[in-house]
Amino acid sequence: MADTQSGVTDLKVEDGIAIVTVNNPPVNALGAAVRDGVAARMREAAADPATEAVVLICAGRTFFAGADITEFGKPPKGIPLGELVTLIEDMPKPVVAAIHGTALGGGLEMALGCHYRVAVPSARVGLPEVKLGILPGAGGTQRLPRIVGVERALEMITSGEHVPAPKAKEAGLIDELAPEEGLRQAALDFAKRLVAEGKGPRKVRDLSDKVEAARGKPEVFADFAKANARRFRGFEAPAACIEAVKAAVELPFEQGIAKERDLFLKLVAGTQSKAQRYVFFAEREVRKIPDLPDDTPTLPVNSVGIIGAGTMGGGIAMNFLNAGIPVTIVEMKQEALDRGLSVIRKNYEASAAKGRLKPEDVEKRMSLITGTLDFEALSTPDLVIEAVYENMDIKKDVFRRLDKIAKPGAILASNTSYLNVDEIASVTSRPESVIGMHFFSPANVMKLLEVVRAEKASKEVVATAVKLAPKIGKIGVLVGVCYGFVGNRMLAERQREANRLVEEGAMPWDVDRVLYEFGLPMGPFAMSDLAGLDIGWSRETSKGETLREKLCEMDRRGQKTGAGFYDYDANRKATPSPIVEQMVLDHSKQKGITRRQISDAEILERLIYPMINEGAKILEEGKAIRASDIDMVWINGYGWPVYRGGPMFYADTVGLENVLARMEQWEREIGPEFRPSDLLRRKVEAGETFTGAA
Ligand code: HSC
Repeated sequence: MADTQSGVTDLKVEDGIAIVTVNNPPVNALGAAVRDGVAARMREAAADPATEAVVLICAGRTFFAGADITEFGKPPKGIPLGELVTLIEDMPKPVVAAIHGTALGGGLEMALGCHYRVAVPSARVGLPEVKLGILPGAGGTQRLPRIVGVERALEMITSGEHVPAPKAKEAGLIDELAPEEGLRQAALDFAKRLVAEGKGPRKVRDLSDKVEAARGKPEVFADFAKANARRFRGFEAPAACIEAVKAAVELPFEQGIAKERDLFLKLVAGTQSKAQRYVFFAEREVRKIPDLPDDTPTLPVNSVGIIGAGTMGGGIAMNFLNAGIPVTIVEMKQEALDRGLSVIRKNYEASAAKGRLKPEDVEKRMSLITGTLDFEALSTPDLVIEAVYENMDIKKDVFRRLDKIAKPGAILASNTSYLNVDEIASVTSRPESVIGMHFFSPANVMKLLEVVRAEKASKEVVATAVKLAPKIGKIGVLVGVCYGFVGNRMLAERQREANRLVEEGAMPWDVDRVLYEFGLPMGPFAMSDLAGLDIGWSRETSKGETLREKLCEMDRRGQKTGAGFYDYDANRKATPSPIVEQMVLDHSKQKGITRRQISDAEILERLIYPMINEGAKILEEGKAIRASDIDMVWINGYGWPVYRGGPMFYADTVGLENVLARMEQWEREIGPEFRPSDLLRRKVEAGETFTGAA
């Protein structure tokens, strides 16, 4: 048989082994051209009498990373993926998958259609479809349990985890590990050995011992769902994944496949999956800055200085230590420095105790941090981040001192959450080096980093900060200077309305419950209790006007005092407080407000539509590059449920005309703070959406 090449696939025969190579950069997604190409090459190999076995391998950086997500929702083209997997499985000659990089989703399903799997140790395999709001739709839910067993399959399919090849080998998913640089040869040798030993195709669909163990035991699935209820809360896909795996146990293979397809088609057409696919692309889009092409020069960041060893400074430091970047942390008093360093150590030790970190890594990371009281130590780092008290005069003072000490070209960043970074930059002799890097608390956990583009910051400085974000495990969103930037500016709208709803008739726990049921981890009042109601409050200056001030005066300062908006038991479990209920009623009376019944739907709209309107103003003013960047802020900084795609995507799903109508109504009935943004109006008039994805 002649070697053939067509588009993205290529077939070569060596020593009686057909090598089918796929080359579809960047990640060998299984688009129609790839599927048709592989099908054609497999048929050729099947028909060629000189070919005794087949190796399926990918060129470039990875094995198939999955189905081509951009094809979902479009008219079908080419051979369906499920059919292709079956075609491979039904090949009359053994087929060996040769895996490097990542075999994910449809990619792993292809490998499961192959009769044997060889992988390099650095490869990772998984079925991450659940993260896109779907389930594996090309046989993955039926074949994986037949190889790794029901419990492992449930875990892999509902978590979407990427399993390293050596672990996958232990689970029986990989037959042989190949040398890192010799995959092609190892797969070829493996195939030759199969031929020599007379081993033919081995179909995963025919394996049954591992699924039989769970047959007639519905409690396996019910218990799994129950044990993971918190993790799955609000998501539709995990339950469908469990149902599909159950079908693998209880139904014949073909019927299981049909069940999987039905579940897949339902999920892929739903809003949750649309939202989750939108988020997948939004996370990648956020790195693209129109006036900063990918080749914009960046500055080296091989050492970092941090001013302030408080909760924020310590959390920020951990991000860099985790990435292997040495940190010098500066404090004013020895006691504060010691406390800060010991909190960092305790955090690492807690991770090690939970098995998330090796004990030797605790020491490795701690060895990268130097604590000092000497401000002069900031003369060497490439990047210095100020994380001191949120006060303009203090920040300016710090930047004036920093300007005198930091080396030329060092990036000077403020971790301010609200303040004007241009004003901070103006006190230095080098505003081109000054930006904002706004981390979110707890800074070692929350994925969001708002990179605040100060007016005079140089392109190199901005590009460096944006590129640094993923290196320290963050999603960096470029935002403009304005009060509260993107996240806190929108949050202020929600907070104002939460307080007002409580005055008008809702109870704090009604507001919190509505947001929790919407999918957020907690509402604003539970959040305030957690953070402490007395942040920024003092008895001397308290006017006793707001509910928060009244609570602080009563020493109900949140969870730490056992009481705040809620009462807390010894395990910090919250219950609505009758004292607060009475306070709320009195408060409304004092303000001359006649309380009314407020529906959950109204609470939700009043909390969220003003945020959306503010998001539109942010876009209009150019303080965020695109609507999806705003959504990235809310998902990664505030726990907005990913299956609702962020506030701007959510606005598209409810219909911008509905948001506009409500804002107009409230502007008339309540006040000018609800005035709809011009962008929202224009979008409605033009029949457009914010994201184009809902
Ligand atoms: C799936 O497989 C469904 C199947 O079970 C069934 C389907 C059959 C249904 C029939 C039913 C009847 N598609 O991330 P990077 C792009 S669902 C399209 O920056 P890295 C990406 O947008 C899929 N595009 O690279 C980016 O584009 P840009 C399951 C994809 O090295 C570029 O490639 N698989 C794509 O950091 C580079 O990506 C997954 O969910 C895709 N599948 O990470 C895996 N994957 O440059 C998704 C990537 O223009 N992919 N792109 O911005 C990943 O997790 C990561 O991309 C990798 C590489 C870890 C592969």
